[in-house]
Amino acid sequence: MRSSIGIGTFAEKIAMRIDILTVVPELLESPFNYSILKRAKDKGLAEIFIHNIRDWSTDKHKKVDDYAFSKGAGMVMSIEPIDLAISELKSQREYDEVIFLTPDARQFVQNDANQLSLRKNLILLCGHYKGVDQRVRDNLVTMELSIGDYVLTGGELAAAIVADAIVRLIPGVLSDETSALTDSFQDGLLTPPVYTRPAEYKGWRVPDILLSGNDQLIDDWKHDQAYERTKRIRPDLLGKK
Ligand code: 6GU
Repeated sequence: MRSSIGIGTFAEKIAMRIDILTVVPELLESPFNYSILKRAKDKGLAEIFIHNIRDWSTDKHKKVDDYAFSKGAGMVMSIEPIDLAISELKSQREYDEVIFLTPDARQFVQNDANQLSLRKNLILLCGHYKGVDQRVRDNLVTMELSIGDYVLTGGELAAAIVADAIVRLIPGVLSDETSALTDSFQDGLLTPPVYTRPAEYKGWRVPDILLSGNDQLIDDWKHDQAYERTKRIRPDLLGKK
């Protein structure tokens, strides 16, 4: 919601809230206590809460998984603690999405990050073991995401990646707001190469054009470089637009 107060009009700072449900909360502590995510928290732009699903286990051994009904399928995350956790969170506020991180889902892309950065409250549910009881996916989850075609031991690192990609897009999180707009993928191209001083190091020179001071030529060069890089490394991206 926007509000205007006094003479100037400004966007009210309303933090995004992300609740992460996991059986290994320790895995998620460091990603959110450093770098951009830390800054977002310190500036009050994002709140990230990490919850241990075990806290909602009603079992005396705090069990959160059980044998699959199909033999040899391994351990499966049980529905009850997950349902209790999500219900408790939902009783406190409305959530825009309950996202399940799992390798058997469609791949998370920049456009998902763009869309999700506009939401207010998100739950990220991290998969573990041989997956989660399908009834969780059918009845409690609203979106499923994978981060790529490889298998991780759990969804925690994937959740950290998805949260990072989303939170850095919240206005005010990056010091130079335009820098998110010039990311790779936002215009369908990889970013062009960048250089800093010295202009020559061990005989390796910065391209002359960057030292020319001609902004138009430099912009054209950057676009050509971005296009060439994309064609060489990720030709699949060029077919999409
Ligand atoms: Cl979201 N989870 C796991 N366990 N492995 C993955 C993944 C997610 N995305 C790619 N591999």
